[in-house]
Amino acid sequence: MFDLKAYLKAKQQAINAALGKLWDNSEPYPTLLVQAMRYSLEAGGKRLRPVLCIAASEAVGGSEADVMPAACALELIHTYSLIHDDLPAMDDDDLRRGKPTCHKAFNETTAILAGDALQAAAFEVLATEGRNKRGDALKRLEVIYLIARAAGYLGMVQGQMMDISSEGKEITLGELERLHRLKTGALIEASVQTGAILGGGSSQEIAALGAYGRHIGLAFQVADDILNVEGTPEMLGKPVGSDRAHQKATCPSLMGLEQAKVRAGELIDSALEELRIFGKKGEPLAALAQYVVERTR
Ligand code: GRG
Repeated sequence: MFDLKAYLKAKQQAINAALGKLWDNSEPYPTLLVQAMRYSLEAGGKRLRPVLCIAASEAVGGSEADVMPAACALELIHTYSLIHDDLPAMDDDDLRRGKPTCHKAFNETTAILAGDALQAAAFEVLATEGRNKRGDALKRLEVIYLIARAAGYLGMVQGQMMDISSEGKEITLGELERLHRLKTGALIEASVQTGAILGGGSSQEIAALGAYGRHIGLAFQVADDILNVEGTPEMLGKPVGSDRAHQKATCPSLMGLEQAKVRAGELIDSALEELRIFGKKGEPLAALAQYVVERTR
């Protein structure tokens, strides 16, 4: 049976090592800014997006090395989004992963700038790798386009805007799903697509993995909503029930807890369906899909 725990541990270690090397050239500026960037980056995230990127590359016959810089770039963008999400102007959270949020550990200005710099660094990493491997230039350009789109006004930032604008308002399940697909799903989908493209997948494989990414991206947010109701502060590293406190519509609030669990299960089944063409090479992605909904943090 596939050992997801060992797989996750090995990939997380490799990703952490690669992320650590990104700062080798920051020597001329050993500033508070880089400290704040690293503080949040090294705060104990699960590295789900880079792991998905690597697993997608491996599913199409590519390697970990092929996609490691892009995998790091995805984590840089994710970390920036968490820093900004925690700011007083947004969710105003004091804790993330059981540690003070970036603006609490440093200050608000530094946290805003650390988030900005992490996002720019992500595209720097993606473009640098493209310059070093010119043969891959078109694929890398495609990936830069996909990630920029998923992160910005047509993806995550738009989803965040919708999320904040809908606080305290009644929204439909369809509107909630659209918001979730953008806020959380878009970057997860782009992570899987990035791995598939840079790993050398065929168009059929890239399309199948894109659909897999779309399903698990939404399932991830449904699971997050469920955790926000059922999780404990120890599991989440921060107080629970923040969605209710912010009067946020969630899957459990709109469809009930049990139905939300059914929905998460359906999404995972649809994701697994997309993996059929990969046979054994799709095992890590299949296990990761289950993990997305069964995780406790
Ligand atoms: C501020 C532009 C901007 C966007 C923020 C993704 C996001 C949009 C906000 C995060 C808020 C949140 C808690 C969303 C729920 C889903 C989510 C992204 C959880 C955190 O991701 P994990 O669980 O985090 O992968 P770790 O810490 O493991 O990396």
